[in-house]
Amino acid sequence: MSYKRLLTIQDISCVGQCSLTVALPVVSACGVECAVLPSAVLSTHTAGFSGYTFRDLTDDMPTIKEHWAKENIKFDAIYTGYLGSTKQIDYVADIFDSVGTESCIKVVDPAMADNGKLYPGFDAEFVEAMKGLCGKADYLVPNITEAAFLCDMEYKTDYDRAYIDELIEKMTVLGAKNIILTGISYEEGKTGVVVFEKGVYSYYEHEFLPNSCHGTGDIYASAFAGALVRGKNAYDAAKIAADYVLCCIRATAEEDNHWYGAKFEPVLGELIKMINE
Ligand code: PXL
Repeated sequence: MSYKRLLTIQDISCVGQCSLTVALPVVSACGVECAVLPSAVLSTHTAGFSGYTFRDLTDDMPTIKEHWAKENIKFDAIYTGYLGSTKQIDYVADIFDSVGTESCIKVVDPAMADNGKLYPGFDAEFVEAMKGLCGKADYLVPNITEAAFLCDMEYKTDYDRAYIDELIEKMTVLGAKNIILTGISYEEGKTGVVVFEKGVYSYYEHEFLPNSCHGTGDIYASAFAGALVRGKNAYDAAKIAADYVLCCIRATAEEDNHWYGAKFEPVLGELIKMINE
């Protein structure tokens, strides 16, 4: 296998098992070098903690990029997650163009919303800017809430295949080439991932585990990006990421009070096995 280098751009939540503290170990476990560009440093994530600190690193982004360009540092893949401001989104678009290799794979996780709501601090202007970044994605990895915001459609918990098809269609109109839509359930007790790859729709259905954990979107996107860079097709990468997230949720359920994230660390071995199968 040729050794690949991926750049991930998202925040560091110092405590909270999300964003960079997930992406770095998970992408590394996939056997892919993981470089980082932190978009912000927060003392914790914003979902459930109060009074967190937030240091915006927007102004560092162009100078970091210029240094890399000068050193001729290029990335085989760029994977973006939680971004702190609309200005950062513009910088990321520029980073896509200037430090990616010719065949650079761009994976965008529009991490901005869940359960029908935007995360604290995000607004309609941010959603508009995120639509532009999604249009540059080779692989777009939204949950259903993010997809509804990106498509200006109603968020639904009860839906049919026609609703999902409309979301997919609208995201392709934005410009996203391939779409991996997570958390799609057509049957009680089951959930799954819709994969729209090279114009072909497929669906990986699996068991629904009721103890949802914060941070699983980041675990999912990181495992997906890592698997993709290791040469899996989108469906296989989406399946590996889903199976790994299930392992993480099961591991987390073993303890009652682990509320702020998913215990992904003890089951990294499972991910490594799946990647190397
Ligand atoms: O998991 C997404 C995420 C990433 N980073 C920060 C967050 C969240 C979700 O709440 O608050 C800072």
